[in-house]
Amino acid sequence: MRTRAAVALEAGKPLEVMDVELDGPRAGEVLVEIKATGLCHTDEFTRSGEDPEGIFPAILGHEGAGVVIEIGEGVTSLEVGDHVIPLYTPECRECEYCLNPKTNLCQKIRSTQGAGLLPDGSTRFKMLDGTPIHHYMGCSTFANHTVVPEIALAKVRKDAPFDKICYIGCGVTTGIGAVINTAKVEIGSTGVVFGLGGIGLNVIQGLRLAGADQIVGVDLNDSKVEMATRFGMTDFVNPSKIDGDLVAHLVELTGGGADYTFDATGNVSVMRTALECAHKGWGESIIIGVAPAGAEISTRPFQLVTGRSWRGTAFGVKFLISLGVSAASVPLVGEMFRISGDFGTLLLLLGAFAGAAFAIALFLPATRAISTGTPMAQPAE
Ligand code: AHE
Ligand code: ZN
Repeated sequence: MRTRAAVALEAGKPLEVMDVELDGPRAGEVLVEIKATGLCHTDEFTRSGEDPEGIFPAILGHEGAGVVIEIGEGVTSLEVGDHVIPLYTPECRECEYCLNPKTNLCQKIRSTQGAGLLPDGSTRFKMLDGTPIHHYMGCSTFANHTVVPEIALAKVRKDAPFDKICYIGCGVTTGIGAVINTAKVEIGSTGVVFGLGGIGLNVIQGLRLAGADQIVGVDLNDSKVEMATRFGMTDFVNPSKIDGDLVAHLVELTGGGADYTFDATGNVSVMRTALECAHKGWGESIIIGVAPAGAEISTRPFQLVTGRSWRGTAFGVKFLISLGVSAASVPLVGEMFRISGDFGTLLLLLGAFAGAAFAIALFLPATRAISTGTPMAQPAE
């Protein structure tokens, strides 16, 4: 079929909107009409040429939502008309990673996905002159239509607004999942969040959901304060306005260091600050941001010897499909992206992934959900 897409032709060049050819879904694949897409900084990271895995030409975008238009041979969990969210971390439920409750990083199609291809090693997109176009993170949501493996689609309820739920494809799951599933933040904790973009805001609302008492946001841009406060931030620090050492300032502000700190900047110097302002003896620092190619983190080992932990997280959740995000949580998540609040239901649903989801996912049939739509792929707010 002919469709329209914003194509990354070369590293560092602007995307070009053009008509492209898209082949129909093969076995185990699904054709999706994208109704809305978010823009994550990782898309820009790849477009800029910084991503060591970047391949061109490609159709970027991995934060989308849309409607199933056609299913390939053997697809059983989805049908035409279903509303779906593409997942850049799929859920095959049979690989070594899916079978281990300690990780959410399904590896079933990671190698072909990293090579910009569908699992059979080919691409469905091409230019009108026949030049192949690569897929991106298995999603390619910067197109009006895309082909996605069945195991990388979560069905959602049909009344969920596309322009809100698209964020579940990365920002919401990554931010809230980092808090609830990776850090497992307890009620009454203190948290410090570095970087108040899409991920940082979702870390903040995750901390709020988890019942953290003090939620400190750190950003160089004062204009982030209003939105971050709506999401649950209790204190704001602009490092450019701090005299002296930022770590010392944050340690004092949090009464000895934070129980949990989160990097949502991708800056390795910030990552070090985040680790070092975690509380001696038990503080945990979670890296979420994507660092520049070749960048390395460093700290004095003494920081770890004295009881701090340094960890990382991607995508934040496991078995989104099987839990049927659809059932109740999707509209809430979308709503929450706009207005922070105490949505216990969301906490319950997202928080259940770590343990119960594992058993549910393995032993119950997947419950995928989907819908209708608005026009074409539109940048979400
Ligand atoms: N491709 C890059 C790394 C980019 C990266 O870290 N991607 C994260 C998700 S960022 C979402 O906005 C990721 O997917 N990590 C898990 C995985 O399996 O890739 C590189 O350095 O090669
Ligand atoms: Zn992303």
